[in-house]
Amino acid sequence: MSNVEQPFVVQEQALDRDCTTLSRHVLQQLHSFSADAQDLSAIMNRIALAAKLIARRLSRAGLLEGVLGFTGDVNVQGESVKKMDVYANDVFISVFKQSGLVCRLASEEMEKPYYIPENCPIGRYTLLYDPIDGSSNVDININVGSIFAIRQQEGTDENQTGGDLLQNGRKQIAAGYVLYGPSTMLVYSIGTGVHAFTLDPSLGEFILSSENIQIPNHGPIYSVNEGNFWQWEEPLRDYIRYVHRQEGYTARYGGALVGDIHRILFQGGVFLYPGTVKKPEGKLRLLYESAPLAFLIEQAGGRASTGTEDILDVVPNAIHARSPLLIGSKEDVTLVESFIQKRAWDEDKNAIARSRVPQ
Ligand code: P6P
Repeated sequence: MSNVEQPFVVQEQALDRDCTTLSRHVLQQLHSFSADAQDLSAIMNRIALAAKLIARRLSRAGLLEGVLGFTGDVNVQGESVKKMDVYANDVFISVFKQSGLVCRLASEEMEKPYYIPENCPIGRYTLLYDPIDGSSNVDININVGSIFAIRQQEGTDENQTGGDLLQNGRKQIAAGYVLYGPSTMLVYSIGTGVHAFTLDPSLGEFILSSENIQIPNHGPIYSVNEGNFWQWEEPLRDYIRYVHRQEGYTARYGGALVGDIHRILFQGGVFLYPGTVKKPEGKLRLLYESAPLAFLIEQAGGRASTGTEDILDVVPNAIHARSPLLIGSKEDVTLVESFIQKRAWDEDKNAIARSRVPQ
């Protein structure tokens, strides 16, 4: 190829990438222009619009009145509500309200799902989301995220309880997160791999930046709040004692799930939020935190488990059900599980030995 032709090819490739918007990428992934494909593409586009609105507000939070700080309310989780939590929650409702795409929105911030009756023909979609994850970081300008999952409504849900949402994570048809960091990134999967888009503020578009992301099978990072060490069961303590004695591990914990997961997705390692004395079932919510991230990480070649069961197999008993979470590189999640299994095995072995001692 002559030197003259070279710049044109490079320019064409750059242009083509700048034209690979999120909605186009979804259609490419589905190899289809069917009504369902168009719906899913439009849903992802609406999520991107919500992300742009939230990113804009976050970028000026320190300059505007009424953005930072608490509302004075406590949400269904028993957590103090940040003004940014409410704003972000309302943004998702607003961008979907007139869309004709989504029948219900189930959010960390709302006790019951929000219904959009005119959008509720049977089989319509439901958005499950954590509008601002890690909102404790908002007031100190540290990265936060939004987490989302798309499911299809099953049945009529005529009493509007969202009962059909209480199914395992393999019912998700799409999932992802938005990371509001130095740049705003949207990372998603519709079951055909994991792809990352970076917001180009000059275009006002999310542009494809990484395609078919694969998480390393092992990585140096372990991400956990070691301040809870005293509350953990022994096997988790055994794992932490192990990594403290091994070369090659490094601790990274940002206090905001999306940033910690994003780091592990690209660099490898494991994030842990196990059950504690105060919260035996764990802190993180299954339907709109653990399950969407498990869907994504499994699509990237990683694993997500409660310690004894794959996250995607867990059936919640309530919309705001919580679960312990081990998630990240395949080898690292399996290593943590091995400490849990070994302890269980030792306990069984000791119980058998005790049962054989003559009374
Ligand atoms: P802790 C934020 O409140 C959050 O839900 C996740 O984003 C984060 O991983 C976790 O809680 C942090 O919890 O108990 O370590 O402060």
